[in-house]
Amino acid sequence: MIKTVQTKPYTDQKMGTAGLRRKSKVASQENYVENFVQSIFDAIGGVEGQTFILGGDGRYYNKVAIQKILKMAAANGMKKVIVGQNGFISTPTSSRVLLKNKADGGFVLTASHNPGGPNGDFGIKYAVSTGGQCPTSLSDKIYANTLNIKEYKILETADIDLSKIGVQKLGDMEIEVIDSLQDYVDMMENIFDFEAIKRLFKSGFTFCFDAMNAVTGPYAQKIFEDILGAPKGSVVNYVPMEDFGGLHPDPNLIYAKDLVNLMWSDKAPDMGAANDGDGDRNMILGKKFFVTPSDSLAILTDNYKLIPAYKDGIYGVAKSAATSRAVGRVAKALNIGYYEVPTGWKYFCNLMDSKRITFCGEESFGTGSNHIREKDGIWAILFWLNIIAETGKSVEEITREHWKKYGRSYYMRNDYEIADAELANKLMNDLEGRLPSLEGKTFGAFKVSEAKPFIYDDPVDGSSTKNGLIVYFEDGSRIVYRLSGTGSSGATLRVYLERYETKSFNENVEKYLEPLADVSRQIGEITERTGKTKADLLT
Ligand code: VG1
Ligand code: CO
Repeated sequence: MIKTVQTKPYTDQKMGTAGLRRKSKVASQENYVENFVQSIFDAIGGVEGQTFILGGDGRYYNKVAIQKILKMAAANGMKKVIVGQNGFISTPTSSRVLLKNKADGGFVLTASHNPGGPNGDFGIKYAVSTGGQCPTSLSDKIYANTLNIKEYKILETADIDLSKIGVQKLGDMEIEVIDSLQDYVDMMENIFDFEAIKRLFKSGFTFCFDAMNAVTGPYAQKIFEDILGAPKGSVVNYVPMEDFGGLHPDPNLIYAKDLVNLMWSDKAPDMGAANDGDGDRNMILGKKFFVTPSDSLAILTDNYKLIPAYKDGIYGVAKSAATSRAVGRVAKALNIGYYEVPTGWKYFCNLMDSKRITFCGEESFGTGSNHIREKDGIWAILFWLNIIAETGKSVEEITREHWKKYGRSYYMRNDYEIADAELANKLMNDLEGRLPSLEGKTFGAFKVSEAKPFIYDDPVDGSSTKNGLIVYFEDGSRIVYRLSGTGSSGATLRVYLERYETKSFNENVEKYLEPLADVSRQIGEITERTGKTKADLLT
């Protein structure tokens, strides 16, 4: 029976950089998910006759939310929902399944790299028929709906069993439970040279993939161990858990600690890699060696010819403004299009759809291509394996050769956790006001050449977005300031530091960037306003 439930609005359902992300305790309040989902359905003029993709990264509250969404979809007249078996689907796979089935939309229930569990975070990423997350114009409309919602529709029925592959009915709606893994494997096999990677593992190449107790464990076991022949045990932390086993499933040097320790030990395999909660981020490590995501994007782009799917040519490449300019130098050398967009994968989608770019990436451990409309962790790792298989060179050799050829962007992100969001907003607003007065001023060894907000005019839909503030220096260094849009409480001020060097490479990146970090605190009045003399997290 379809029930219309009266509800009261929540005022905090505005989507951030990647969907809606809140504390599990907030998201599990009465009607919280229902309000948000009905607001989406209403914003797109109803979902009658439509097909959606649904799944999540397995975190706490996934199971409950999936049942709610299925029952709401049926009550709102949806024709069909394609669900990952047991409710699991990674973000990249969801995009793939959406595109392949020409579906109208999709939900991935995840807070991505944020911790999970009753005390962690829950979230919903909402994608549209292009396979990418909904554009800002639509999320604004959805937010307006959440502020005015009065009722939602839901089917009153028992929970649905999502363990068996196949088709079932919920009222008039069809639910198809799929093995999303196979879909993903097929796609990867069509991009990369699996035979070459098999030979690499056969020759004794060793590898460790840390799934961080999140959604990519089963994907990684199947692809790396079962198909490509990496030794059993190469994939670790492969059982998805509701709280990620207490891990913070963010693949960086701080949170992927066990993997980092292994890679810096005498037992280090030839390559190490990790993904985040929902499988769209990646970290690449060699023996005692870390590849920054910005360098990784540049290196993949420079080596596109080694990959079967790209060997005939690529369109262009894009990066978020905060990402280092390493890939810009490659784009110039290859004479391909080059774009800088705001932070958030949705900004790449128009560029991919209009065939302006093939590759794109962000400094936050995200890389991807136009095979889907999300970043893709396993794709990036397979790309690296394919390059290694073709060149016979190690992760470190490949990276050092890149620096030799193009010079090196020393790069680091400094995150300041600021409990008082008001204070953080004021810091940014005041800094923006001071930008014009900075030009020509000298801070230590750094002279400001230009200081301005980053404004992106989308060449496809004509929309304009302001995201972050950039200070350029005469020696080619840069500082980018912006506030995070994925947190679930307080504010995070992200300060991105970049220095460029063509020779005599300095190995201690943190030390080398320290003077610029000092300048960033001075220019932003960070210490003065927050009392912090050092960032809370360096990645
Ligand atoms: C962060 C990253 C951004 C990324 C976003 C979603 O956003 O900086 O590059 O696109 O997370 O990543 P913010 O606004 O907190 O800086 V994921 O793995 O959620 O989809
Ligand atoms: Co993610």
